[in-house]
Amino acid sequence: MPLKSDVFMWNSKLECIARPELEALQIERLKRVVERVQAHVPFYRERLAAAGVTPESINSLDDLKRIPFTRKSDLRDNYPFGLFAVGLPEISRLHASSGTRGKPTLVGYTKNDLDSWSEVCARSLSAGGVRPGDIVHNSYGYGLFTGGLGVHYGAERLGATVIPASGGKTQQQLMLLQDLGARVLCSTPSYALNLAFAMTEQNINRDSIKLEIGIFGAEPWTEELRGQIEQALKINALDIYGLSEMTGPGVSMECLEGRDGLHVWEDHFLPEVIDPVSGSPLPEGEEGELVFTNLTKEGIPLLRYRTGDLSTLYAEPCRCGRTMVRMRRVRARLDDMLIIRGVNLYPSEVERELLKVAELSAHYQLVVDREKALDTLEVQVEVTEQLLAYWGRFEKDQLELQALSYRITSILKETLGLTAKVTLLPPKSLPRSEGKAVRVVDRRQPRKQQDAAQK
Ligand code: DLL
Repeated sequence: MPLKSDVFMWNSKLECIARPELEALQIERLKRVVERVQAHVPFYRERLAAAGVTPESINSLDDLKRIPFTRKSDLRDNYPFGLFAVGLPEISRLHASSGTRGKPTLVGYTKNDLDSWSEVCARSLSAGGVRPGDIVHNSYGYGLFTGGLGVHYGAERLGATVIPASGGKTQQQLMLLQDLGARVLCSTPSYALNLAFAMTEQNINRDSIKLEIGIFGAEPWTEELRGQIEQALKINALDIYGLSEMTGPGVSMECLEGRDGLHVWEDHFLPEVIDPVSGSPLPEGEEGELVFTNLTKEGIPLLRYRTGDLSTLYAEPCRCGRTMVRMRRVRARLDDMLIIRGVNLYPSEVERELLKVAELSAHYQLVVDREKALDTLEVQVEVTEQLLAYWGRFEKDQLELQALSYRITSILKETLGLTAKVTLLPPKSLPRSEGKAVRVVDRRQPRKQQDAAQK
């Protein structure tokens, strides 16, 4: 166990704050944030009045439970500025979440919000082992997405040198990694895998890059995928979590010492886990939907925001000495749940099983379709380069291919109770991610729309 004094922390006073002191700070901040939205956001003024909540009535963290939830639809219904608690002149920057349907979820930051965001990102990066003076290659997309600029300012605050590579142009990114000697790579896990794959393809010697740490997040990923990335890039891969509605990256971060769950920066984001169906708060250690309350945000403070992410909170002390509660790696997004012939399924569960098969790479996609009113699932997955090299040609041995696909079909049936068609593909067949990977292709929706149009 490392000594607490040996662990580098960006803000050890807050990261190791005594729990009673933290709780007092949280209650005080919760009162202030309720006061602010009550005064400036009509939506909350009505909601809080209906629930009988006033700043004065908040005396313990238990009182949080009297506040109604905020949902993504509330942000959409109040698009663009309806939930802002300050006027636009005080907003320094706007970002939007990467929703695929309809209007984006817009968020705004005051100068103080940008400052707090840099602070939590600096904390996160340093928990992951980034140090002042490090070169940080940032492949999170720059733009409305919060990943690029969030990590960028956090790294600068920490005193690192940032390379704002953004997503895409993989060839150029590999050149920069070789020429500029970054120690840290920040990207989605799927893009890190993409970079690793491109390195092998181009025969780039691992010793020609200096990467030691990867700060990966923005999409669900499994422990198995972490193993693959660490092996391929020979780095320490750590998990960073966040969402635009709370701030962006930097809501929580796994520490290098523990590598087991992500510390939630609870002085800024008050976490809860609830039963996604009943909405009842769940006790520590039980998995449910993560809910966060902004404690310091000025631009658009959200109360009890339902993230749709499945995780577990646990307060066991960590090896690193930080006292902030940990959340388990997000297992899945509730929105991503597929129901295939009565079986509930998350893409990450399939990922976990696929990555246990040595012949398969981590490049996969789930294609959902409908045949005669029944939902079907096809698991498309690439075989590894090594297997291809061994076989010589992909189509060479149909029998071997068939045997492998039968094996995977029965693994999925046994472990997940899933009946799926498994299609093996040669390497490089599936589209590569430049940001968040698209794991599910749902072909049912256009059909439904077509059907409706024909009626
Ligand atoms: O993805 C912020 C971010 C950027 C986090 C870079 C980490 C690194 P949004 O685009 O608003 O913000 O998407 C938020 O992404 O509710 C989760 O479903 C998912 N997500 C984010 N981080 C993780 C993670 C950014 N480490 C949504 N593991 C969230 C699993 C994650 N899912």
